Amino acid sequence: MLSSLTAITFLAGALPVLQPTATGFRFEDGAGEHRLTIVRTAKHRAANLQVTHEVKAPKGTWTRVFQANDFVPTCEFDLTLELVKDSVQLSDADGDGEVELSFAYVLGCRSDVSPLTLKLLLYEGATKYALRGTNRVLVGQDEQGKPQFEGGDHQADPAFKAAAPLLAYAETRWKLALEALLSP
Ligand SMILES: [Ca+2]
Repeated sequence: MLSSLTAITFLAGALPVLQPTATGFRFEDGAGEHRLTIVRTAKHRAANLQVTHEVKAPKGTWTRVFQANDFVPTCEFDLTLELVKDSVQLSDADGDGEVELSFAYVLGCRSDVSPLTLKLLLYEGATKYALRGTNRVLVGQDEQGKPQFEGGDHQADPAFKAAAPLLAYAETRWKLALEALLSP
């Protein structure tokens, strides 16, 4: 069950700083200490990605805020399942004083250079919002030498319908993820 601890609050204008750790990230705010644990496992040509957010009040115990899981089943070709570089972010895009945690990752099993599945998840507390689509890949050039791309489209969760500022922010992060994946 969710407790009041899952509400991440902070003073206006003072977004907590996300600090990298050996297993993910941490930050502190009025609710206490937060940790984001990122675990990628692979075996038998399959892979799993698990992202867990927990919070601990002073003198309290660790309480889970959310856990995201995704996987690529047995893949005989090239398996991809990885976080997009620099995609883990804290924000308060809707300005309600409760931070959002977001990250993007690509996954797929392919034998060519076609687009991969790209997902961007944004959590405000335990509430999840997702953009799902594909990354943008360079597939060649036309007769004038102009680069030709495939992919990059996305669809937004219905959850975003009542959260326009979060959708606008997520779409900005989506574009940055596309750029990060396109650059070598
Ligand atoms: Ca917020």
